[in-house]
Amino acid sequence: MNKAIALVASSFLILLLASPTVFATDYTVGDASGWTLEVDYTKWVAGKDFKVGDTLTFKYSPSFHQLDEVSESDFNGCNPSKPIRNHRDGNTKITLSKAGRFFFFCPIGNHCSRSMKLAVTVRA
Ligand SMILES: [Cu+2]
Repeated sequence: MNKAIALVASSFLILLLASPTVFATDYTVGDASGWTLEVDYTKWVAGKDFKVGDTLTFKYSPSFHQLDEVSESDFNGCNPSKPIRNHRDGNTKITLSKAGRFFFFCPIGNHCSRSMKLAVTVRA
């Protein structure tokens, strides 16, 4: 009897471990480096599978950097004049609330053109 319970419990545990995509994931953008000039975010984002409900946490020094969520055209042109949202708290958590593309960059100086920019694709 106890063996049967243990078997069911361990099967359930294996199922949980084997299906992590069921749960929302929090990504720290740039991993240990955070949101900064020193990271290639195109490389960071490659191969990641973002889904609705996942979160992105941007960690940065607000003395040096900020975070703008922008439109695709402003992203492509590094245009900081009309952000959808601006964040400057140094520890910004963004919930990927719907499927589609999300665009971010740092609006300070020439940081965007120096590749401090991130585009993510979120699946349903
Ligand atoms: Cu910056």
